[in-house]
Amino acid sequence: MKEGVAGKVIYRKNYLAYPWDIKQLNLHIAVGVETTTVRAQMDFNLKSGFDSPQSIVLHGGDLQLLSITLNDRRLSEADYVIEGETLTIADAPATSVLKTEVQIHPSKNFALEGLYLSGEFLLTQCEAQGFRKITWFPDRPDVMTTYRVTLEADQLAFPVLLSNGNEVGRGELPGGRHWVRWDDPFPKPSYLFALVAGDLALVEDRFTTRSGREVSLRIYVEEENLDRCEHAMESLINAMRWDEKRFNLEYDLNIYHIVATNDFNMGAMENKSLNIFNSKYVLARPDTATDADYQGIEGVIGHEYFHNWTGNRVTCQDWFQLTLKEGLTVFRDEEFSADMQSRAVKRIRVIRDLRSRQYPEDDGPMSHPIRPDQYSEINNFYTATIYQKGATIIRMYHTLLGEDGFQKGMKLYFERHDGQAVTCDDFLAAMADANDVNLDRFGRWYSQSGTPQVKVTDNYDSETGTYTLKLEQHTAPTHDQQDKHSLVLPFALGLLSEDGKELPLQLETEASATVGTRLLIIEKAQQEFIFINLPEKPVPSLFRDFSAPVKVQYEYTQQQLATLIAHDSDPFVRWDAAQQMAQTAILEQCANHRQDREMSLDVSLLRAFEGVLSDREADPALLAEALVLPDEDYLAEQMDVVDVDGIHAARNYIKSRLANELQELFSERYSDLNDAQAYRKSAADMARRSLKNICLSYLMETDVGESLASDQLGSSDNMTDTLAAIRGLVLMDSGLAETALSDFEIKWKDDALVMDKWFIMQAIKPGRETVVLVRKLMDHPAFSIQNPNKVRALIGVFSMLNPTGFHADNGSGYEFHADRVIELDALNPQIAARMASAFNRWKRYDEGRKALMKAQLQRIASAENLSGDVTEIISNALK
Ligand code: 7ML
Ligand code: ZN
Repeated sequence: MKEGVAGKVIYRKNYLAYPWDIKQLNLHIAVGVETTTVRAQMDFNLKSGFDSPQSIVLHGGDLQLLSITLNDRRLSEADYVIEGETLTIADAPATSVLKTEVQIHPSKNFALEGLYLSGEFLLTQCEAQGFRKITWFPDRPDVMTTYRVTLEADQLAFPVLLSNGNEVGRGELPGGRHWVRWDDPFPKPSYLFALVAGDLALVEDRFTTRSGREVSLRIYVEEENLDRCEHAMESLINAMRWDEKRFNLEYDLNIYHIVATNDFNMGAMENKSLNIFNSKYVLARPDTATDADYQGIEGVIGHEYFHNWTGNRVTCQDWFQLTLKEGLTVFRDEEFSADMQSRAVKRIRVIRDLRSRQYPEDDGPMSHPIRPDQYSEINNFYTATIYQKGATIIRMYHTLLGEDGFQKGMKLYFERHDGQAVTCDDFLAAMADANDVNLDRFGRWYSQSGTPQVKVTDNYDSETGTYTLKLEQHTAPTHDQQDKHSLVLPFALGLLSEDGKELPLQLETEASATVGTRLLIIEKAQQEFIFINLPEKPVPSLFRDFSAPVKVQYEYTQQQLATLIAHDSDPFVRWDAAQQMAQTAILEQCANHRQDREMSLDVSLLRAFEGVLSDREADPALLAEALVLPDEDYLAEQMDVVDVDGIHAARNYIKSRLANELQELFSERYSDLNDAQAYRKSAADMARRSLKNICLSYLMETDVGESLASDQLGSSDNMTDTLAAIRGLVLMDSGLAETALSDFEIKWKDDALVMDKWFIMQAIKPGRETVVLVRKLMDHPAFSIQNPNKVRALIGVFSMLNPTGFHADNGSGYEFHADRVIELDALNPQIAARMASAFNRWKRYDEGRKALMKAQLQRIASAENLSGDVTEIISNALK
């Protein structure tokens, strides 16, 4: 049966080593849009420890096999068995040379996996299992070999022919054709193979590594995008320098190529020395990209570059170990961004993202540990859990071991495993051994899914000055796993006086006190800490810097939250306290709304926001984060039965009341920041723009909003300010919105990335009418159902970021979306599966919506020829 087809489950425990070493893979690829011919030669040697004879197992998908020879003997169909995606040659000699020739058809490949067409050029995406759509090969990450690749093509159509490693030869051929040969000296798994062929322009720079290696840096783009590469190049150079400084890791080849494409299923791909990027994460100019885009580019360029060590030099034994490279590399890119921008702001954004995307995932039908035990379609496991939660677990090692201890562990990890395909256990062992500590209990984080709840209770005895803090951890059963254990939780704690001073921390067992954050370790289900010599009842500042990925329950009074918001030394705790206060206020009004009672604004929240707005000391970007109200989906997660309309109404009510009560402060801050300075890219300028534009979004709730937005739009010299203004007008339903959108469309209609923003602004508009607009926009010339960025911008944003649109109680959003999932599945199963997960939380809604969503899930499930990708998502959701 075909791997990944519905029902076929692959288990981690069934891992078997591959019996063969492959000394070298020689590829000759005659590149063509309609037909590409691939000749492969592999030298197989039986590994020691395996008894001869063994069979050779290869993977292939959608390949037209022209010929296959073993030790120069042509094999007939009787000599091998093709079953689903595997080809087996029984009883092969211990030394075997295998040659194959296949044809593939890139222009018919809409799945964007394997070799496919983007605009006028051809490119590949092989992670996780795309290489098998190019040639027969053991397409598993523990089979590593060196690649020699000769590319041949028409010289006019494909002047640029790229693959991994160094260029070692080129020449001309009769008939206007030419060839280029590439040699990659580092053994690599097939998922890191890449080729690019086409007429691309390039921007070039250089980097000299610390040890003096000269690296040529090249970014290849379509000609018209040459003026949008500067930021990506600067980010790459910063990433290279940073990795030397912080991780002592240098680049290992003399070339580093990045290719940008508009047609990509994911963000980017770390193919050895030939990274391929979604153009969204390369191309930027101040008038086309927002500050968030600039930061996204820096982060993703960093991420792919950092993979060169964490992923490429040391790779994964099997796909169950995906978090080994991804969690670690996300941790590294987070740290890079934190060092380049504001650490506190980066941290808050990461935590917000984890809570609003990963927590629901872990509580839903696709719940899985960061190292899953089973999957049916690996592409469905490139998840927030593997990546974001995986990164928080790497961060906990860092918290427990400190920067020095962590770096010692990394050093040992590379000493032991450079050039190998390894497991999460190997990583843990390196960290443990390098620091001479036992991390076995900590290792449970790899195998347990779900988000632990930590209930905190406390008691202050004013007579003795004793403060008792009790923590109880509990992880509820998840969809995939009934029994849960307690986990090791780094618990960073501070205690504040009511007026916000840091109190000395002295456990009853200690002789003296310390000041500042204390790192405690929780291992048991229940644990108690007794602090002495406290002059007053402290305000606990819990899990500072989000020291463990848990849900904390502590009954703060409004007064205590106000103290934390105003005074805590930890920016995460300050921000979180503000979020909690806002969340409570909104959910209370939501209850009022549901019971037809009048809504009201909580005074503590008003005072807290007043305090934030009046703060002239703090980083403006941090203040901006504090002013962003919890989003509707995050609020929905806090309710037993989601009240879609109540949340929307209550959140708007609170926002509008805050805006009007504090209008003067918002206006003042806005005009201070709106100082007519020309655009600059610096972190400080981005921070100012973020606070300015959050102020504008509040002011849109007042009678000055429309004219401010209109002025800002008129004078803007950058995409951040332009979008903030138009979005403001669109959301308030201003009469100016239509012109603003159509002017924007006229100006940018031929610009794919900017038009994504135009689609997003419309797809995000609240209310049940939006589905009609979205449907209409699918006919817009700039939209294409074949292009993942377009699908995400219009359909993904509507179904995942527009709750009142998607969850319209007449079911119109659901029906529209299910149609799209079915339509997409025939073209691009990976994207279809991502879209299908919009229904994952269906059981948390009221009976009416539940029934409507279930009906759509069943409709999708019964569609003909449904892919394994979508089948896995839908059948889990229906379970
Ligand atoms: C995460 C990636 C993939 C899937 C990129 C594809 C990648 C696999 C690839 C963080 C930053 C940028 C991209 C991604 C991401 C989902 C997310 N190996 O490098 O992990
Ligand atoms: Zn990655």
